[in-house]
Amino acid sequence: MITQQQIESIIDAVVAELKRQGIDGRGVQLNTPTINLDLPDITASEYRTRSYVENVRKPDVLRALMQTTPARIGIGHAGPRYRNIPQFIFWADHAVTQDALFKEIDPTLLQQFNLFEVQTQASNRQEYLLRPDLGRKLSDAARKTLQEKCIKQPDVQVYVSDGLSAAAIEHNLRDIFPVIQQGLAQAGLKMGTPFYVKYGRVGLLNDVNSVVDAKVVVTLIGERPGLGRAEAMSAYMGYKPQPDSTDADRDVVCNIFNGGTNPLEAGAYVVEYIKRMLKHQASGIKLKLMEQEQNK
Ligand code: B12
Repeated sequence: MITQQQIESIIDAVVAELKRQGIDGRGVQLNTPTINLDLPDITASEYRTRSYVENVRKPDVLRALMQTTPARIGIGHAGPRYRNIPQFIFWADHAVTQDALFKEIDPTLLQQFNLFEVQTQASNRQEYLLRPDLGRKLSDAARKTLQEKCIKQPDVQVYVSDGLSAAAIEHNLRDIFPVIQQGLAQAGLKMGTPFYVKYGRVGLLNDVNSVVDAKVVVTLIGERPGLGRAEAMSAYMGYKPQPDSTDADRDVVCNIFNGGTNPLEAGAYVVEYIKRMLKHQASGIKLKLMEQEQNK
């Protein structure tokens, strides 16, 4: 049993130690120390490529293995948990993902391409994330706006959507959009009125086409961001999307960014895809089967 006197002597000893370190009995710093905020950037490549495993038997082999993949290997452990630096890098990368999910598109980009904005039935980002079904339907206001502003029955309707990363649109639209526009013009194809949809999902292709009635509909949409990678965009497309069309009726050109599928090349590839769809009057699995049949 510890006595009152012993408790007081422990407290006295702790207070004496704090005073020695420059902190008074109420926890207030007596001599304000200088805080150095000039911390190293732990997201820099030197921290990412370094091995955090202790006592590696064959460091060269581990280094070579680490160079083969961006996956988080060689990060070591401190008991059951991650070591500090890999943990901090993970949190920093996760922050990039969160930022991408919640980022709003830069309005000047929409102006640059004359994209007017409409919204799906998701009323905010939280609802969009929890209810994918709402991201596949135009709001009543959006439907009315598209009725008023869009030309009907174009050969190709292209529209842009934030999807899961508005950052992806900001990174790639300036490169890919003109290539698609020029490619379609050169092929003599009539392009619909382009626009921007906030909170869109891939399946929105169907609802959009119930208004514009295009032969091919393409959405340039932000992909689900990976850890630390938010700039990848996809082009999902389908031939005459109907209310009951599924992903089996669609095609995708994915991973579009400088470092993945180059956006300029992706634009040309999308145009080629569209031509194939128009030629076979099909997309998705049907298109593949028809092309296979033709090549027999
Ligand atoms: C999430 C995801 C899935 C999820 C989708 C679930 C969901 N509700 O989100 C699941 C696990 C079901 C999935 C399945 C498949 N997927 Co997937 N998927 C992805 C991933 C990681 C992200 C997609 C994304 O961000 N979409 C954008 C958001 C906004 O769309 P969304 O409306 O929320 O979700 C729709 C799309 O994701 C779509 N979708 C997902 N995968 C695929 C694949 C194809 C070919 C199509 C047309 C549509 C499609 O399905 C969702 C519902 O409509 C991508 C990787 C990438 N780099 O993009 C691969 C990716 C798109 N998938 C791919 C593939 C191959 C498939 C499968 C065909 C695998 C298989 N053999 O079964 C199936 C097809 C399923 C389908 N929908 O018909 C490939 C496509 C390659 C290509 N160029 O054709 C990718 C690029 C991965 C890769 N690098 O290989 N996928």
